[in-house]
Amino acid sequence: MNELLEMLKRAVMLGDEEETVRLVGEALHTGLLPRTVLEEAMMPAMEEIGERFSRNEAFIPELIVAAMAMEKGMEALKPFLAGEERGRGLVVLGTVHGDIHSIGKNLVRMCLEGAGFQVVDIGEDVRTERFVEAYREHRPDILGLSALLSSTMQRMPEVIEAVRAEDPSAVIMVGGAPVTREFAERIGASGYAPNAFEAAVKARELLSATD
Ligand code: B1M
Repeated sequence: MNELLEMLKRAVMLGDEEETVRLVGEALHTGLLPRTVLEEAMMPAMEEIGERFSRNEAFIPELIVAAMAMEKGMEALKPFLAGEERGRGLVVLGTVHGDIHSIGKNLVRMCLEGAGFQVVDIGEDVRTERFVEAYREHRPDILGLSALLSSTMQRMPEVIEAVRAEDPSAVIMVGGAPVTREFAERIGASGYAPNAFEAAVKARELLSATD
């Protein structure tokens, strides 16, 4: 791996916010693409800290500081992910009830915004009724659901059912580490994406399918 990316990965894992932001800037300055910076340094940092957590070699405080550094690094990257095009459509996005993981959802939001979508982010730990309310209020082109726990992904069918009771043609996209394409199909989601970049591609596809 490029030495700069290796240093950035380490900075995120150590939760060093200042160094993370500095290295993101330096990486972009050397001509690395934002996607490369994310996929080859920042996301692997979160994966590795997660693996260490699974092996009891890292604990919640370390996960929290790494997550905070990750968020700062993402903020620094955000202007570089922005595209020119606007007005593609409206997405309401949230992490399902019982789940406070925000990073993946925030990255999906940034990529959707970069692809020209307007995004209403209703946050984390969102109750099913709140998804329905937000759907009613905004009438989005797409509703996006994120889940990071194998327990909370089980909330997704309930949200889909409740929102489709409001609007049977609601377009609903799901994603998050434990979510698979098979699961998405089984629960009747309109679309699935394995990562934030693919989420933007999928959102475009879903909109052109409903044109
Ligand atoms: Co948690 N956590 N965590 N955690 N955490 C995981 C998810 C875990 C895999 C770690 C592990 O054991 N190896 C594990 C889940 C196991 C499981 O259920 N399968 C786990 C656990 C167990 C827990 C707790 C239960 C720990 C505890 O308290 N004992 C607890 C649960 C809290 C809760 O939600 N109720 C918990 C808490 C936390 C922190 C608060 C400490 C922190 C979150 C901080 C925050 O988000 N602000 C945290 C973190 C940081 C992680 C790991 C290390 C990193 C998650 C992350 O940010 N990844 C994670 C390990 C891992 O993922 N390998 C872990 C980077 C991010 C860019 O990727 O979120 O996958 P991801 O998002 C991707 C894709 O999934 C996709 O695109 C994103 C970007 O490319 N995507 C979508 C996501 N949403 C999408 C929506 C779409 C489309 C694509 O369409 C709408």
